[in-house]
Amino acid sequence: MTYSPSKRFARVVGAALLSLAAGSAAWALPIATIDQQNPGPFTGTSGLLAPRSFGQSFTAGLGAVDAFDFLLGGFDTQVILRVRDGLAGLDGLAGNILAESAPVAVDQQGSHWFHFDLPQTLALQVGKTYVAELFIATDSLGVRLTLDNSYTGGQMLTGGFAPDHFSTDYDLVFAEGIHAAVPEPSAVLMMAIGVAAVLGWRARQHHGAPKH
Ligand SMILES: [Ca+2]
Repeated sequence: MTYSPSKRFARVVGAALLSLAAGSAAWALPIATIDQQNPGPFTGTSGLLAPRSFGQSFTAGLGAVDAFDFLLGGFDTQVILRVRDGLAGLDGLAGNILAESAPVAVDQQGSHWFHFDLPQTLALQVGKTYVAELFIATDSLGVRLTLDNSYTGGQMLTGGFAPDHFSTDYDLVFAEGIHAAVPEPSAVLMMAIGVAAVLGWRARQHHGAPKH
């Protein structure tokens, strides 16, 4: 079975529109405005077996956050990102949970960036310290860190150990911020109408249908 060019074009455009709509709904977008970050390059690594946590404290510079990136490696592990309200407890990882991501599969050897989306935008208080916790739900997780206080607004935390047990100069390689502005529904609708109009015109040209 063969498709005419116009039908093939319609399928491609239709798929593009569907993926655009799905991306908007699932927040599957990169961080557009980075607030705080430690871009590396990493000079150290650490690893933990589930169920344990790593964390990185940070000082909010923006009034909202909805996404985090971490440089990680792991073996079939599932990781949940939690935002905690300040440093609390013996290891700094016992603050109230303000938001948490869905589990993210971290299943690649080596070092790769992994993206964590919050289910909705979380309001932050500018200048206040928060903790981004990586809760290891299964197997083992490896984190990538710097050793020389590359990020001055916080520090790496390790579940079960006091924040100063290893060194307060350790920082995970991370970024946090907010997503790209998604297209307005009206913009997507106008785009769809425009595509439909072009396709209709092409179809009439192709089939020689009479114009009204
Ligand atoms: Ca630091």
